[in-house]
Order: sequence, then C-alpha cells, then structure tokens
Amino acid sequence: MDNLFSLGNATFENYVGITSGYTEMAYQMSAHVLTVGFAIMLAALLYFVLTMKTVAPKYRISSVLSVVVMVSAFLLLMIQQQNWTNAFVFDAESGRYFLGSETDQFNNGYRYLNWLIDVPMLLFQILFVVSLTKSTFSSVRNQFWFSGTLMILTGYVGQFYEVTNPTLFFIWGAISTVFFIHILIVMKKVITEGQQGVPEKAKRYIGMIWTIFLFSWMLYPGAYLMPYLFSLGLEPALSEAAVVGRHITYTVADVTSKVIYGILLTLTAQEMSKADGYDYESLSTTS
Ligand code: RET
Repeated sequence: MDNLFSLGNATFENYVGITSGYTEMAYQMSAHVLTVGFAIMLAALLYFVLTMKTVAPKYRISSVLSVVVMVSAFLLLMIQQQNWTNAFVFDAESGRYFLGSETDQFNNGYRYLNWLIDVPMLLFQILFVVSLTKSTFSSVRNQFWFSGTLMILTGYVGQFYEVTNPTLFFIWGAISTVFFIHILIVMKKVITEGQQGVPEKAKRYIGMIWTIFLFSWMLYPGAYLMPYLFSLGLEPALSEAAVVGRHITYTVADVTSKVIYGILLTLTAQEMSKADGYDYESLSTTS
C-alpha cells in the first residue's frame, strides 16, 4: 500500500476511490442517499415552522431549536453531497469512478462540524419541553455542552487516521466514547425526571424519545467504525459496500436524531399544552 500514502490522512472513501474505484451503483447510491438527507432537512424545516403555534408559547423554543438544526443540517449536508460528487470522476474506459487528481478528497468533516452546532441544540431542546425535578437546568445544560463538544472534536481528529494510523483512530474514538457515555447518563436522568407528573400520553412520548435517542445516537459511532466493522480486523476494509453503508447509516441517524426526535418533542409539547389548557385543536384560525 506504499504508493497510497500520498493521499495523506485521507479517509477510506478516498482509498477505495483510488484502488478499485466505484461502480456506477455504489457511486450513485451514495450521491442519492446524501441528497435525500438534505432534502428531508428542508422539508422538515417547514414542519417545525408550521407547527410552532400548536404548542403553548413556553414550549416554542423547542421548535425554534429544531429550525436552527434543520437550517444548519440542510446547508452542511448539501456541501457534504457536493464534496462526494466533486471528489470522484467517471472513467469511461473502466466504467468506474475514481478519485480525481485535481479535486478535493472526500472527508466527512462537514458532518462533524454540523454536529458541533446540532448536538448542543438537540440536547438543550428537550430541556424546554420536560421539567426537571431534581437537577438544575444550568448544570444539565453545561454538562451537555461540555461533553457534546468534546465528543465531536475528539472524533473529528480521530477520523483522519482511520486508514493511516488505526491506533490513533481507536484512541481518539475511545476518548470520544467517554464523553458519549456521560451524555447518555445525563440524558437518561432528564428523561426519568421529565416523565414525572405529566399526562399519560406525554409520558409515553417521552419514553419513545429515549428509545429513538439511544438508537440514533449509537449509529454515529457505528458509522465511524464502518471500515473495521466490514473487515472485522485491524485493517480497514477498502470496500465500496462499507462506503455506501456509512452514507446510509449517517443519513438514517440524521433523520432519526434530528427530525423524528424533533417531531416527538412537538407531540409531547402538544400534550403538555393541552394539559395546561392550551388546546390548538379548539383554537380559532385567527388566533
Ligand atoms: C464519534 C467518534 C467515535 C466515538 C463516538 C462518536 C459519537 C458521535 C455521536 C454523534 C451524534 C451526532 C448527532 C448529530 C445530529 O445532528 C464522534 C463518531 C461515540 C454520538 C446526534
């Protein structure tokens, strides 16, 4: 693999793109999955704007935060998609796409920088819907902020080493995981406290939020590890299936952790609003 090291700390998508190249199907599936990802963010942006008034004013900050998340995700995921289509060039002789020699290489970094905005927003968002009984708002907010940011920054550094230095890749990944576990512990506390003294339906929604949260956030470290999950060894698999698998995993994770999570928070807030005497279904259309 000596000649490959001229790619610098490139991620495995580029190594696949210079060794075997991508078949039409793998290249297009990746492009399409990346495109559907940002299209969903724009569509969901409308949902969060249009449902804003279906919840009592004190819950509306949650919708505002979803709007912030949608705008930043839409823009950064669009750039991420362009990074994919610009990085690889079709070669008519072999019928495959190879890494271009005069283009930027592909890197998932746009995603990580998007998380830097979205992760704190998604974590804060729930605090505007549920009420804490024992913990204080500012302490939870600061813990989310601290661990959320460090989890992403350490993972961002680690992903550059996924091919060239697996040891560093796993060390940075492990440090990131410590912060991730801290986030899960704090979130579980928020969920448990939030379920106390709320209407039955809202309680069920909050339970679903925890399941969705756990499932979708776990997909991100899965995508980080993708080249190793495919090789099941200490060398990354340079397989296009793993590349497509990573794009799909990230997109499913993004739609679930941002859009479905936000919708469930809206539904929870609607139930709590009703319990507070604010029932949007019986409001007149002019109010
Ligand atoms: C990294 C590095 C490897 C170890 C772990 C990670 C966790 C990432 C997570 C990201 C969540 C992102 C979200 C974005 C929404 O916009 C950084 C991949 C544990 C949990 C929810």
